[in-house]
Parts: sequence; structure tokens; C-alpha cells
Amino acid sequence: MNLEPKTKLALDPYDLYDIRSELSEEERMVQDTVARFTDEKVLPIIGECFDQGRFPRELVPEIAGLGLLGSSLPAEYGCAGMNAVSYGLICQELERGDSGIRSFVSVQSSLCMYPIFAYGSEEQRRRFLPAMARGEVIGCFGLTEPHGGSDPANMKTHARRDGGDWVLNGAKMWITNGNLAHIAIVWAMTDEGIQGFIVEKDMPGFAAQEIHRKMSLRASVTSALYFDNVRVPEANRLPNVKGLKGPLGCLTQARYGITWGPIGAAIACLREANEYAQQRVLFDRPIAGTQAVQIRLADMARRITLAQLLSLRLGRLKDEGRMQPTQVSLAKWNNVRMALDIAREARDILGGAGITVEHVPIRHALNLESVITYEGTETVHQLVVGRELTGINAF
Ligand code: TGC
Ligand code: FAD
Repeated sequence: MNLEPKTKLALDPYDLYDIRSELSEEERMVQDTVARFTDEKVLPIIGECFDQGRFPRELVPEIAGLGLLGSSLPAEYGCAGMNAVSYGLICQELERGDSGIRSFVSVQSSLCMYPIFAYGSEEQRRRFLPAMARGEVIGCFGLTEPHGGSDPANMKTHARRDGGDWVLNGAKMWITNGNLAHIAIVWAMTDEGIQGFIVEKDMPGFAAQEIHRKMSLRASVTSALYFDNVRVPEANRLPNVKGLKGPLGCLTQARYGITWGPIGAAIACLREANEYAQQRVLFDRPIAGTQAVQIRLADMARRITLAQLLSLRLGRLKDEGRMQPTQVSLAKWNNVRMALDIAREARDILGGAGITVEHVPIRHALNLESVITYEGTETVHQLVVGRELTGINAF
């Protein structure tokens, strides 16, 4: 029996394995909605925002209106209750626009709303989550400290009990949304181990200072946070977790989304390199007609396809409750590396034109220099996988 298709079907060059057909109708709808938002609202302004070092805060109400903040949390807290694959697709389509927009949503959803949901009291959930889903309360997540982010167990920020309150001292570094945020989820050492606190921006002794002169994630706010005898009431301590597994549990959620995001950035770069190469005529033919450029474009498509399959599989495992942190590490490592390499190569295919933000690859490449460092550096994720294989901790 001949099972070959009768006619050759046209493939989508940016989805060669028709992964979209593996998505449910609802997942496709989420992807289309966010894709439209990115095309209509993000892409027209983002080059200029990057150039000016400005986060487009005016987009937050629409991001919230589309249900993209805390999208996986339940409806009883004003959230959309979507599945993990939908959250991944949200990240992918937003990062097709810019890593900074995806970062904003990752931090709000996975690093701030998730810990309040997973580790907070019912009162904290009701107080914060609906307002955060509406984008009226913005959060940031303070784990990294100036002396070294890869080893958060060695944190110096500490909280001491004082009557019914906690007194917080220390500093956090490289904090996304820091100066935008109304609340900070701050991880601090206590006599009972690491604990999480909801620090409100007007608490005396708390200060956020924006970090300028960045060459990466310029359309995102990054800050240092300082705590000088900040008095935090017991009602603002996250009661249901102690130890490093608290912040690491949040990172697993955010890193999962980050496996999807760079796929969007890579697709944007491949698309632009492909279109440019078809129009750029050198030596009497478009450079897309040379073997060297075709091999490079084909190799980008190959790597994107593998990343798409990896993230979809990871998302299905997450929706079945079977996803393990090591699997997330492997995909974060693979997919960010894939996107960074593709962005740099796409920049090269554009020649001199590739160095301006009129074209997307340089902006994505610069952004991905942060993405490969934050949420665990590439080395950290390689060592997590190595530890899984060998049983030996090489950190
Ligand atoms: P280790 O002994 O391995 O673990 C301590 C406890 O945590 C548990 N655990 C995890 N739980 C959930 N998810 C994970 N991924 C977990 N990894 C470990 C573990 O089971 C253990 O639990 P228990 O009950 O036995 O106590 O800890 P370690 O000190 O050896 O550290 C391991 C290491 C190096 C992997 C970890 O420290 C690490 O991941 N370092 C990197 C830090 C990092 O990623 N920081 C990110 C800061 S946030 C950020 O970058 C936001 S950018 C966002 C944006 O803008 O989009
Ligand atoms: P270090 O930990 O000092 O690492 C330096 C180098 O040493 C790296 O190459 C690393 O891979 C390597 N290294 C570390 N350990 C080993 C080892 N055992 N063996 C070999 N090599 C090793 N943090 C937050 O808490 N919240 C945020 O919202 C946040 N947002 C960020 C936004 C941006 C734009 C950036 C750039 C960072 C952000 N971070 C945030 C911080 C980020 O998580 C850290 O930068 C990251 O974890 C690495 O920490 P570090 O910069 O201190 O580098």
C-alpha cells in the first residue's frame, strides 16, 4: 500500500513539522491572539523602545486584558486557568516581539504570582492575585545578590524576627521590573532557613535603583533593591515554604516558559534573514541562491524545529504533572543557545544592515545575552544535567 501523500503539501517554513497541528483548538486560539498582539502592538514600537531604553508600560493593560498575567492560575483568583502549553505559546509569541516583554510576563506570572499562589496564605492570594492579574499591582522577584547569583544558597540578605514583624536587611541585584513594581517577592535567610517575604514598595527602608547603560534587555526595567531595616509584618511572610526549594520552585516555572520564548526570537530572526537573503542580489544572484546561505538557513530551521519539539514535549509533561527540573534545565540550555546562535548568524546574513535596530536580529541577539545568563546560566543548566547523569554534584 502506498502511504505517500498524493500531492506535495506546502510546508510552513517556520513550522516545518506542523507542530501547530499538535495543538488543541484552544491552544491555537491563544497563540493566534498573542501573535496578533505582538504584530499590532509590540513590533511597531519595540525597536524605538529598545533604542531609548524604555519599557513600554502602556502595553500592560492590554497584556492583562488578554489574560496573560498568571495565565495558568485558577479563575477564582481572577486568572485565566490556561494549561502549560498555552503559557509556553504566550511566551513564544511575546518573545517573537522582544525578550523584555516576555520577561515582564514571566516575572509577574511565574516569579511573583506563582509563589503567592503556591506558598502564600489564602488571605495573601485574595489580596494580591486578582489585582496582579489585572496588571494593577506589578511584582518583582529578588533572589540574586551582588556577590554571585549562581549560588543563591549563599545569600547574605537576612530577616530577623522582632515581635510580630520581621526586620529585613541586605541587597538584591539585577531585578527585572524592580522600579516598576508595587511589591517584591524577596528571599532572605532566617534562623529557620530561607524564607520568602512580600515587601511593599512604600515600606520604610526599601529602595529600588534602576540599572542604566545596559546593552541588553533595553526594553525592560532592571534594578538593584536595597533593604535597610525594613519592617515586614508576619502577614507578608509566605507561610508555606522554607528552604532553597521555595525560590527554585518558582524558577522551574519561569524557566519552563523561557524554553519557549527564545523559539519566538529565533523564528523572527530566521524570517528576516530568509526574506533579506532572497532580495539581496550579489554577484548577479540573490544570496539565498548560494549554497552557503541556504545551508545556514536550513540549519536554523533544523535547530528551531528541534527546540519546538522539545518544548512541546516538556509542556505536555508539565500538563500531566510529570515535568522534572532537570528536563527544564536541558531545554532552557538548548533553546536559549539555539536562539542566541541563530540571532548572531541572522545578523551576519544581513551584513552591515544587521547592526541597526531597523532589523530584528541584533536586538534579539543582545537580549538573548541576558536570557542565557538569567534564570540559571548555561553552565548551571549543563551542570544540573551532568549531576543527573552521574549522581555527582560538580558545582
Ligand atoms: P540543591 O541542593 O540542588 O537544592 C536545594 C533544594 O531545592 C530543590 N531544588 C529544586 N526545586 C524546584 N525546582 C528546582 N529547579 C530545584 N532544584 C533544586 C532540591 O530538591 C532541594 O530541596 P530539599 O527539599 O532537599 O531542600 O541546591 P544547590 O545549592 O546545590 O543549588 C543548585 C543550583 C546551582 C542548581 C541552584 O542554586 C541554581 O539553580 N542556581 C541558579 C540560580 C538562578 O537561576 N537564579 C535566577 C534568579 S531569578 C532570574 O534570573 C529572573 S530573570 C527573569 C526574567 O527577567 O525573565
Ligand atoms: P555569577 O553567578 O557570578 O556567574 C559568573 C560566571 O561563573 C558565569 O559564567 C557562570 O556560569 C559561572 N559559574 C558559576 N558557577 C560555576 C561553576 N560551579 N562552575 C563553572 N562556572 C560557574 N535575578 C533575580 O533574582 N531576579 C530577577 O528578576 C533577575 N532579572 C535579571 C535580569 C537581567 C537582565 C539579568 C542580566 C539578570 C537578572 N537576574 C535576576 C540575575 C540572574 O539570575 C543572574 O545574573 C544569574 O543567576 C547569574 O548570576 P551572576 O550574574 O551573579 O553570575
